[in-house]
Amino acid sequence: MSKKALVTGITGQDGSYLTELLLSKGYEVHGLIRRASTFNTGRIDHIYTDPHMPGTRLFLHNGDLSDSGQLVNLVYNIRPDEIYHLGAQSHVRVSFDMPEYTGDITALGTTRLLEAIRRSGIKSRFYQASSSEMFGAAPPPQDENTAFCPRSPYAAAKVYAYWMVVNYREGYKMFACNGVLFNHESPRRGETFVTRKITRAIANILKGKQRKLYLGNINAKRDWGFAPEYVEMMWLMLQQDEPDDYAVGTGESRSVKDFLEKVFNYVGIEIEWRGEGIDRKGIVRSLSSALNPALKVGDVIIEIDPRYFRPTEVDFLQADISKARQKLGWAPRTTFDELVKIMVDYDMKLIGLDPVGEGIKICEKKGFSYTNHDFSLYEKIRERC
Ligand code: NAP
Ligand code: G4F
Repeated sequence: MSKKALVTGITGQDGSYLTELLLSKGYEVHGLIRRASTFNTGRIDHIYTDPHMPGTRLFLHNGDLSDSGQLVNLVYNIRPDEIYHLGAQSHVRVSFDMPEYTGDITALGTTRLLEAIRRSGIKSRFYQASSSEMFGAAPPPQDENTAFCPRSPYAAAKVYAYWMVVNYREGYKMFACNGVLFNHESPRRGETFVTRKITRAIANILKGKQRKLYLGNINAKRDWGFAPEYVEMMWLMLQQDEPDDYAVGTGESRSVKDFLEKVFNYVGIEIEWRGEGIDRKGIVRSLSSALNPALKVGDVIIEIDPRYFRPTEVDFLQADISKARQKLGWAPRTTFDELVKIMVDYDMKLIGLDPVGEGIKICEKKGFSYTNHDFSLYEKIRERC
């Protein structure tokens, strides 16, 4: 009998990679998708097959984290061995605009799912997508023992969900784990998170479709890793003898400005910075490749727009992953430089440019055997362009 998994957030970045991983391990995977008037399954279309086909192991179910009735129904009827709870309003900046909604989905959505397990009496193992954002203002490096100091409605919602998981583990003896994951990115990253916003922008600029990139706080530092590796950790946590919480990151931290410079350097553009604060500008200092005939030395291509500032910011996240290394034998395999190259290559490909190519080679070499890096969503977007 193959194991069954229920995945919330299956249409998101992590949900799509995790589903590929679970299918490669022989699981039957059930995903919760929410109703939308447009297709929102682009990240999993390449692995979806008609449920009438013999051998189908991926099934999608309508539902929403705000609807506890359907959550109980799904848990009771599917009887999953493992539940990966990745669904959330996951954008920090948006959570300041929609604090109540973020609390409802990101915080209470977790409680609804935990209650669905408890009330149905099903012995599912539970993974909670906790976040390094919960550390907030706590100084780096952060690990499992660092006190939370949330700096956004999103982070506060995740802290609530974190403690509900701990309480259900202790109170009801549930096998429930918190994976406290630091930022992880990929070509499937949502387009409004800063890394993807930058790699999409460089592709657009090279294509001549965008002239400038507007950003917020470029001094913020994050511990950025490669998403396909992080979903392996989610699975690993649920295979242990005892449930526990783990911090997962690379142990290295870079600023948004570092990320920007690496991206531009990769395509042969050197940036010079002038001005301070909101007057800071990124100017083309030199161009060492013929990739973009439209750009010239002296062009202002990066500006600061205060619209992207957050009322309260998280300045510095950097993981201490000693526990994950020792207890799970896990270590990140993709460096910051490699991550940049992978993301730029795929965004160049998406927009119809010949990628520089190093990133695609790195992906192939790293051998994430469960994914073929078929980023079908982007092929679809391209068709629409
Ligand atoms: P993502 O790409 O934004 O995906 C979020 C998923 O949640 C999507 O499938 C989305 O559905 C779904 N969702 C949103 N609202 C929902 C609702 N009301 N009901 C049901 N589903 C809903 O996020 P991600 O980057 O894959 O991250 C996965 C999880 O890990 C999230 O919980 C996030 O907060 C957490 N996390 C992420 C990181 C990171 O760096 N990526 C780090 C730490 C923790 P639609 O596709 O329909 O929008
Ligand atoms: O890419 P971001 O929006 O990610 P953020 O806020 O760190 O949150 C992500 O990682 C968390 C884990 O720590 C997850 F829990 C969460 O779900 C999400 O996946 O912003 C990164 C940094 C911030 O400091 C932000 O202020 O980049 C800064 N930034 C500067 N300009 C920008 C921009 N962020 C965005 N999204 N857009 C900008 O224009």
